[in-house]
Amino acid sequence: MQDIERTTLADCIARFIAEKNTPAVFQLSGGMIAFIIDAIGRLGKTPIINTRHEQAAGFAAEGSARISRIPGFAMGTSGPGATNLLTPIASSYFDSIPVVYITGQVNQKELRTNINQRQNGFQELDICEMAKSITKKVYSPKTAAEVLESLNEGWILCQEGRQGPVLIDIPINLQQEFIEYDFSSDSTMPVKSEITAAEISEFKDLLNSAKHPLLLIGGGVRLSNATDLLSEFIEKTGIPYVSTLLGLDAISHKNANYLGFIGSYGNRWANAAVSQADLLIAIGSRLDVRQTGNNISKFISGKKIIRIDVDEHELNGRISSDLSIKSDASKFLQAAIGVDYRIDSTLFVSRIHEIIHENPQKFEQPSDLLLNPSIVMEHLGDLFRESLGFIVDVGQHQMWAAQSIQLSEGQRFLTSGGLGAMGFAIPASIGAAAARNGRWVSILGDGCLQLSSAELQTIIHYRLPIAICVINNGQHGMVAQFQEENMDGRLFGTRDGYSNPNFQELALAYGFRKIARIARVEDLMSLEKLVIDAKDEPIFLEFIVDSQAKALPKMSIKNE
Ligand SMILES: Cc1ncc(C[n+]2csc(CCOP(=O)(O)OP(=O)(O)O)c2C)c(N)n1
Ligand SMILES: [Mg+2]
Repeated sequence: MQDIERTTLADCIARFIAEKNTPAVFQLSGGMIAFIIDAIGRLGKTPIINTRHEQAAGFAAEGSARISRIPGFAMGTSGPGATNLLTPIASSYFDSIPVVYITGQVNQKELRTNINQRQNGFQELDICEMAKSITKKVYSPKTAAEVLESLNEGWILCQEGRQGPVLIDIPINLQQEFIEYDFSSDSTMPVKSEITAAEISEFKDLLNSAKHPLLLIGGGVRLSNATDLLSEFIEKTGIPYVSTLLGLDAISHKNANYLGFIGSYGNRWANAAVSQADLLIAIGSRLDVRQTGNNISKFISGKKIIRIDVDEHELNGRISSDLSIKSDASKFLQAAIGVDYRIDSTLFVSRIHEIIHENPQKFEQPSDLLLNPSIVMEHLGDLFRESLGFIVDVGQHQMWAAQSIQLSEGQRFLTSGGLGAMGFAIPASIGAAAARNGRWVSILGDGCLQLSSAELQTIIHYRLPIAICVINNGQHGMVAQFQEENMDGRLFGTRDGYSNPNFQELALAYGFRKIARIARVEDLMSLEKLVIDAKDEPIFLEFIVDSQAKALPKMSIKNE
């Protein structure tokens, strides 16, 4: 049935977004985007969440997309609004998150006509040119009809194959044009490729010839909604498994066959499991340098490798494999579950568990710390065991969290993987909270808080049930650690010339009422009551950690 209406383009866009059921539109206002925001507001179907910085709007849209599995929408005005979106655009590109970014552009009459002219209109800026290399596609439509085509195509493209962001830049004069639009036309998703019988038979042969197979779980498992299939596959085959940073929340942590978090800051035992395995099956992981270290020959030594990735460019990347299957994790696991295979890995697993018992994560820190960050993370995992998940920023605290939080079944763990962008956690928690109501826990360093503290107001404004947990070591710890190792202890910019405000007073000023500052391990117990009393209120917790605490173990970065 046709449903043709004549409205302004801005109204069409609002209606298009409403029909997609995205949890919210995240934005910071400006003249060139105001007609679109106004149309969304008047239609009243999609909540508008106003952030204090466009970067936060983008990270929030990424958080929303990760949790709702519906592409996020982030918007900003032309010029500085658009450039402020570049960091989250890159973040969603590297971590393969479907987000539709919409920027307003100046009136077409004001656009420069000569590429050598720097600027013609006020806040005119060629954002498409800048975002080309960090998007699946950029659109600079020239007519209202082209805007709608871009929306339809971009909506599909951001979800198709390896997911990622698209950007649509819309001149203000087009936004106000009247246009006829058929709202009944639906955008259907293309069918994904099938796995061949030959690939599955090779997969089976490699499994049968291995003594110590190990699954390496990457972010692609969550992205293709394959977590249930993966649990079934693990249950059925008995193959032990490890995880990358982005794969942490795709698997059960409460299973003896879970052998930890791998990589340059991974658990010692998880990296030992990788090194002792004779078959590594990497599902939805691009095996980047943070996972393998830069000594590739050491990483692949003594083992066969099977890679499953939706992106063929990754399959032919820096790590070669014995079998490459171009598929998303879900399609692959559907086929792999049919393979008749079971292994008893008890001996292999118990050897790895010995390492855990002899050298647990907390032993990596000096024994005289008043507050051991690994114990803080274990405690946060326990304190917030009922929460929907943890959203973690970038730095030493990120690695401490990945190493030591034991996730409950189904709990989420979001972080900025490929881009590693400080300032991610608070805005991404805002997006997660818009997508799913319930307690979210945001873990960040003192440095990261100072990149995103304005968004504390967004949390308070919408009364979002977010618990902020600041790991305050009074420094940019991750970089200070790097300087200590490589620059004879000179600490320019990380400790020297760096300072923090009083975070308790800051939180109070923003209107947080459930606040605590913990400096000693014995005080951790007092938090249980605070968290229960808080119910769904925002919480602000600060943990004082000595600057001597390090992100360890650390894989060598030296080329051999
Ligand atoms: C936007 C951005 N700028 C700089 C960096 C480089 N960097 C990585 S970790 C880090 C320090 C983070 O400090 P803090 O939040 O206090 O975390 P800590 O390492 O102390 O736990 C810096 C500066 C980055 N990743 N992102
Ligand atoms: Mg710090």
